This record gives sequence, C-alpha cells and structure tokens, in this order.
Amino acid sequence: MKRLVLATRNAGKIAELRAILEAADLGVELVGADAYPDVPDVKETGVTFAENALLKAHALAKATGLPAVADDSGLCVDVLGGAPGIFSARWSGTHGDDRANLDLLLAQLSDIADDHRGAHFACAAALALPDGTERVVEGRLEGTLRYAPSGSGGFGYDPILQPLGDSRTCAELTPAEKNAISHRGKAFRGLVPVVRELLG
Ligand code: ITT
Repeated sequence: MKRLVLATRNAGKIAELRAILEAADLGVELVGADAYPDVPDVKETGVTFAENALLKAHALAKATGLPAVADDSGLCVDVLGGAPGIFSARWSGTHGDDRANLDLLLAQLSDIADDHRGAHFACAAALALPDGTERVVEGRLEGTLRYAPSGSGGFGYDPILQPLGDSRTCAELTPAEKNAISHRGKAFRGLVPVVRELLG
C-alpha cells in the first residue's frame, strides 16, 4: 500500500478523504499529519486558496518524504468581492472563532437584499510529491446567505449558507448530504484521478 499524508489535524477531513480514496480502490493508505508530530506548522502566506494549499502540501511532502495532500477553503461573498475568502477563519480577528466570524459577516450584510446575497464555499486541494511535482483541484458550493443562523450541524459559516436548490442551510444537512455537494467533497473527489496518475 502506498502512503499519502493529509496536512490537517481535523479528523473529519481525514475520514472524508479516506472514504473517497477507499471507494476508488487505489491501493493508497491515507494518514493525517498527526502521524508526523515533528513536522512544523506552515504559515499560510499565499493570497489564494490554491497557493496556501500548495504551500502546505509541499512543506509536508518535503518533511515526510511522502506524497502529501493539503486543502484550504473558505466562504466567498459576491457583494464583498470574494471576501472573507482566505481570511474566513479569522474574519473577526480571532482565528477559529466561528460564531464571532459569522456574527460579524451577518452584521456587515444586514442591509443587503435577497437578490444580492449570493456566496459560495471554495476549496483548493493540492497534491505534492517530494520531487516537487504538484497538482491542484478546486471545488465550489454555490448558495445564498441567510439573515440569521439556522441549524446545529457542520461548522464555520454552515448555519448561514443555503445551497442553491435547497431550502435548508448547510448546518441543517446531514454530514453525508453535505459531503455529496460540498466544495471540499468536490475537490477531494477531483483528486482521485490525480492520485491515480501520480501514484498509481
Ligand atoms: P485545517 O486545520 O485543516 O487548516 P481549518 O479549520 O483551518 O482546517 P479550513 O482552512 O478548511 O479550516 O477553512 C477555513 C475557514 O473557512 C473555516 O474556519 C470556516 O470558517 C470556513 N469554512 C471552510 N469550509 C467550510 C465549510 O464546509 N463550512 C463552513 N465553513 C467553512
């Protein structure tokens, strides 16, 4: 079995990509970056999701000598020209304070009417090999923003993004329903032919 390492400590992301790779029967074993505790964290100094995903994937591939996958994602609001974008996790100033980030965004958009509340989740998933070979796949989940949060599932901005064609927010979907349409699910599934090409 070939080993592939994913640059995250988020168990949900590891389980999601592992299930996708197992279903594709590629003979690849996925491990999280936790398996390599000495690998230093990488500063996300890029200005796009793809740049940040590549930075993380290359650093992990170099440090472990293994093929590495990394993703970067966020919420892009049309009327804000794509913000919060790469700043999604720290929009309110504190990294990872989901509730404060969401409350600030809702306040900023309080006067914006239904017709102009379009937004999407975006994800870039990068695969890097220790020899420097790289590929990036991107996925999107298009939707509209609610005026108030609804639902208790998911994380981040899930309670305010309503996918196009649904009447529920992402936080009201089951994990399987969300994975089937999500930006990350699309990007991770897009990695299957890339893994087959480079590691098969
Ligand atoms: P890592 O540890 O793997 O880096 P993270 O929690 O920093 O994961 P991401 O880089 O994937 O998360 O996402 C950055 C932010 O974008 C995240 O904190 C959320 O605010 C938002 N976001 C990304 N994907 C989301 C999703 O599926 N649902 C809701 N919010 C999301």
